[in-house]
Amino acid sequence: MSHHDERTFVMVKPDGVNRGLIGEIVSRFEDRGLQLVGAKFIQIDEELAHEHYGEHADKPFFDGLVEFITSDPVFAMVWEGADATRQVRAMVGETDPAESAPGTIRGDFGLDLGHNVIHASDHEDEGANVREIDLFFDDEELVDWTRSGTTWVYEDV
Ligand code: IDP
Repeated sequence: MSHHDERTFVMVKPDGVNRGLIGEIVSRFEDRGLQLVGAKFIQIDEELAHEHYGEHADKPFFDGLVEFITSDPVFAMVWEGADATRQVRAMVGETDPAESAPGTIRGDFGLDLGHNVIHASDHEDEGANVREIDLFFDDEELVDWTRSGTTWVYEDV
């Protein structure tokens, strides 16, 4: 793997899907030079929701969060690129859209903490990207390829 093969997990949440933001969000990552290696449109069940958000099981917002994330489909993706986990989080913004800078996805498309449009693996949580990719995708659902434009994204390809 070269240094620009880091993978991260990203998901448009049910609010983003219902608001028609899948294409806009995919475009932002494509435009940045990141490469899509997996994607699926699914409805999360209770079990997957509990696994994905297990760290928040004791929080007062947990039941509402599970209800929300299972309420309608999500668009789950794996994006690849240099420092992908940290760079994607920077593009996503803060957890609370109200605290997110304009230009970030949450800062441009959200106003409410409970409906913050998108999930992306936390770069400060070591291995979260790999764990979340494994939770949502089988190995054979991820594609090894190189986008042709990638040779113009990095100087050292
Ligand atoms: P993150 O999505 O920015 O990584 P986390 O702290 O991991 O943020 O929280 C996971 C998700 O739980 C958030 O994206 C948001 O949907 C929801 N959430 C977090 N804190 C609150 C809260 O105080 N009220 C309602 N929902 C919350």
